[in-house]
Amino acid sequence: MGIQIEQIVLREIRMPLVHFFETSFGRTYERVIVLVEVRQGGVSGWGEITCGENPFYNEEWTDAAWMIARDFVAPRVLGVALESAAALGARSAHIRGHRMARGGVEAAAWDLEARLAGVPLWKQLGGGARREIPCGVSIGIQDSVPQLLKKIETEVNDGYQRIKMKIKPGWDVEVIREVRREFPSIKLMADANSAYTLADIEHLKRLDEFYLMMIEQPLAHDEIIDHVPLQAALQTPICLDECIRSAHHAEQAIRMRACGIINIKLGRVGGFTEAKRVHDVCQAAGVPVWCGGMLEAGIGRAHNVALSTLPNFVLPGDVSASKRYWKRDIIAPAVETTARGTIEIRDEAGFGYGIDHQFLKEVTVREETLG
Ligand code: OSB
Ligand code: MG
Repeated sequence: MGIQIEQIVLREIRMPLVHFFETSFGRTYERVIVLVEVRQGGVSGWGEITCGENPFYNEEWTDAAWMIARDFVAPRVLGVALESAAALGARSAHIRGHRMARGGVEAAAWDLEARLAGVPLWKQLGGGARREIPCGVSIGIQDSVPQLLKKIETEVNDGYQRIKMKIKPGWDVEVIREVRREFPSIKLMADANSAYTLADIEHLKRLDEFYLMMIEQPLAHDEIIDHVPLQAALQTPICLDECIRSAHHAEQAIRMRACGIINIKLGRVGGFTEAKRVHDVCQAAGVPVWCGGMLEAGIGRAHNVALSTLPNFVLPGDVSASKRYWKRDIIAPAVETTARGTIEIRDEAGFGYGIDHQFLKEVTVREETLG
């Protein structure tokens, strides 16, 4: 079944986080997010552009994403008869980078297609390998070690299956030692968000003694090659995040043995079609994947749940309950986890949750209708 988008509505929303989130590149207190609604014949599909407020995780940020979506993606997809949502990404493939902005529109088109067909998004994607997805949490850099230990305890008691902690120079080996002393048997991993260089090999080797599940993105965001000698020197598997923007990058990283695991983020790779390709490349190579997060509001969160039902998403992802981030989410019900540390998939058409239109209106600071 084809799609032909008649209208695109862009909305910018502002929502304070329940607790600040700190990575090696900075602290976030409030999220500013661009939502994409695509309309056809009275049916709406929804997408979320997952970039940050600053161009620090990658080159994208909220304001640029708005302009890319409005000025360069929308004109290329509005009114165009497409064979399927999977064909939409190619319409804006001439744009260099800005995959999150492109991916927000692409994801909305997939949601629209699923709703027009009356099927859940996970089914439309070819997922459904599991009825509940295994969940982990990502815990930012804290002001003190006791504060970190307390956070970990809360999440473990909530049932989450693995803990990811952010690290950076000065907040790594000794902090992880404390965590391991307190929690010797939890599934633990560390995410450096590109905070190290090859000059740190000897330092990073000290992390091997903590039997981490993996070390995520230790070296530069755009540097697959340097991860090769680092992976050869480490017993702990490297997981690449920032470096993998396409299935081609995944192929290269795997072929070179730069990593043993890949984190797939829907936005970072430009939407569901490319995310599925990355998944397939990894599956064929026997490389497990998990779904990364970008502090998403409910729509992006629900999309991550759908994506995580593809068969090779065998490791717990960074897809967790809405309430860890939001006092109130823009979807109803909010995303919730079970006592087993899982999220159950839903059978409603599209991404499976309703939009809380009343609250969406309250948090919207700008809106523009195109077409
Ligand atoms: O590297 O995975 C990352 C948040 C913002 C930017 C980058 C990352 C993260 C997270 C949060 O780790 C994951 C989540 O949404 O819970
Ligand atoms: Mg990461």
